[in-house]
Amino acid sequence: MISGDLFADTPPGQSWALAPGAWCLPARARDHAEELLAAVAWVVARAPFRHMRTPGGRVMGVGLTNCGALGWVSDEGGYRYTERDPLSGHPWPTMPQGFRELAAACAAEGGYPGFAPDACLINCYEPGVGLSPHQDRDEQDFAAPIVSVSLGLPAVFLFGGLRRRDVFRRLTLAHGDVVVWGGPTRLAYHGVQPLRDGAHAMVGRKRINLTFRQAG
Ligand code: MD3
Ligand code: FE
Repeated sequence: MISGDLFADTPPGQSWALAPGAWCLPARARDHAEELLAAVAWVVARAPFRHMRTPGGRVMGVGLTNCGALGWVSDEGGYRYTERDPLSGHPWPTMPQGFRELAAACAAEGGYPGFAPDACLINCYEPGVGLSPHQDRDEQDFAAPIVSVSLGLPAVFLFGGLRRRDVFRRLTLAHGDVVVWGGPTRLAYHGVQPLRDGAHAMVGRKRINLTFRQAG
């Protein structure tokens, strides 16, 4: 069930309301991309991308890692936030200062001042890989928004309503786009269509998505 077709083609510096409490900041992170990607490489050198197992026994197509005080993990036991990377037993890499500052600035622009993320999930998509519709409800306080930053290949993002069966809208998220998901939209179902093949000049044959959360 997919209706409508939205494209984040507003000029930089403008934001538009995507849904109640949710704001699209097109190309907001574009000028920070080199710095963000260098910081992603720094994190990945300490906590590599891995394919986590779902509680149902499947292996996720998306490669995932984290930085910050808390990191999201999934395994046979379920989904949860942990203070340590289960692969290394060490705390997750510190959240780079530039990450925190960008996320807080974008949240404030979306009407959520004082956003202090303690977790940043980093997702890596390759062509053919998507993410099936789900809700993000492993965080303590749903009053805090989630800020997402897209880098690399574009993806068709799907977002629905509070019930799985609600209609899904589609939105293409391109390199540098930021979305602030708060208010009633914080608990909306959402997913990502399998990535189309392509190559991004700066990032290559992949899409990297940063999602900033106040998890604890
Ligand atoms: C809407 N990631 O990590 S980011 C996830 O592109 C996740 O990697 C997607 O869904 C990605 O959980 C989507 C955009 C996003 C993130 C969280 C949301 C949209 C959201 C929470 C509520 C509503
Ligand atoms: Fe999600």
